[in-house]
Amino acid sequence: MKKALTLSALMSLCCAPVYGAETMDVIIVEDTQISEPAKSVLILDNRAKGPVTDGGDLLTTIPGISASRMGGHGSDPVIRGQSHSRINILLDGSYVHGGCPNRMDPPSSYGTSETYDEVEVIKGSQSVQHGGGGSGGTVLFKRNTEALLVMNGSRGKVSGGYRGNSGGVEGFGDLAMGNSQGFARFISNYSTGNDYKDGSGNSVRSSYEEATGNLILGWTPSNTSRAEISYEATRADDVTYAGSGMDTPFTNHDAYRLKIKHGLSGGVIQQIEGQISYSTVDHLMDNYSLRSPSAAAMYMRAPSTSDTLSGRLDFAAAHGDFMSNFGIDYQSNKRDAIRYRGTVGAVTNTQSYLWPDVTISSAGLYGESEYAISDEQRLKFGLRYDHVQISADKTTETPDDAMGAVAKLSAAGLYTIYYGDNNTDESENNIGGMLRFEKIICMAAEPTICR
Ligand SMILES: [Cu+2]
Repeated sequence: MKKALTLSALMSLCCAPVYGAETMDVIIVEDTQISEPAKSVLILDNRAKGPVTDGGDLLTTIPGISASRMGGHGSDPVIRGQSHSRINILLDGSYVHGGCPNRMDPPSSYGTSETYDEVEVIKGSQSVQHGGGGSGGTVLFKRNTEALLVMNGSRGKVSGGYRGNSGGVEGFGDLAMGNSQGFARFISNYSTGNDYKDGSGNSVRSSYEEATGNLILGWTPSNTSRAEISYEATRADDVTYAGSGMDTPFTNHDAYRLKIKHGLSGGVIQQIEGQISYSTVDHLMDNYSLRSPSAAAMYMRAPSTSDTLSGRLDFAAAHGDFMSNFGIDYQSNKRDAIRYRGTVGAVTNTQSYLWPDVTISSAGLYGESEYAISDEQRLKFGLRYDHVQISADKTTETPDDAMGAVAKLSAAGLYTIYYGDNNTDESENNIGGMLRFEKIICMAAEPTICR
């Protein structure tokens, strides 16, 4: 539906230097046009670099994206210097907030890349459709099963790879069957890696093992309408980190999704799309299952959970030269984490409430429009409103460990020291927006080649 206006750069280089009596042939260097400025779309089938299981690692293959890491798994992406919650990451349309207070499992670590069909990266504030904030950008891991609508049969895909560096082994399978009325698709991935040796021959903690499986059932009564339900499970075990004082014996992630899309014709509203998702993360990190603690009395563990409910209802409209999207979205993340200390077999003293049963909810209303001024110029503008509600429940409970956080203070006590007040409930009303003008700069001899 969108008119693809492009900031294109197609350059030709012609040179014919003369050395003595000899003349060199003309050399023409061409590049492909960029579809949209500051937007990258990675089609996983088109990659020819072997499997990359970790979604954060995959993102670093896109120019302009870097990542920080603590071990061999769970790279945390950075776009234009911004990271963490300043990047909106949606996995098959849903929000998944990691279970580790120490960022061992950023959302992109659940973007097991080979189980997705496409990754779209929108750098910076170019859209208000995918949640509030996101000043660093938006990353959309997408699963598209459109091809099955016309396939009327089955298809299968398997792949595997080995990396000499840390002995990484990765493999995945993607099996689908369907007809014009519906489909079933199962995608699975397994990966493992060992510690690697640095230049001095020292072993660096970076081992991991992860398995994931996805079952998607779809109903496709027409080319423009569909309903999809899916279940996804990810199990990461024995993940070690050179950059942390703890390792992860296990992280369990489960996600449930319901997606509905319905196309309309003849009116301004052309498509209605809705989704509701629920994800749970159960995470444990400690300093004794996969390494030796520094002292007999310093055995520590920190179990945590992070459950996220998210949903959206989007309307796509076309009116004259305007293409618009408007709708509502919602997400609520409930997280809880406690750190315990003790001796071997008795790590039971509450040392700190890392996440004191915190709930962060956000309900948003947005509208975004794109106006084609001409074939070469486009105006894009959007506005959104978010109501954010934050509460914490375990803020008055105090640690009972002799080495507890700051004189055994409760979370509310720590808030007073570090934030200047002990409010445990907050609400915000946020307004966000963007105005963007784009123009093709075509350097080709024939301008139509840029369109
Ligand atoms: Cu952790």
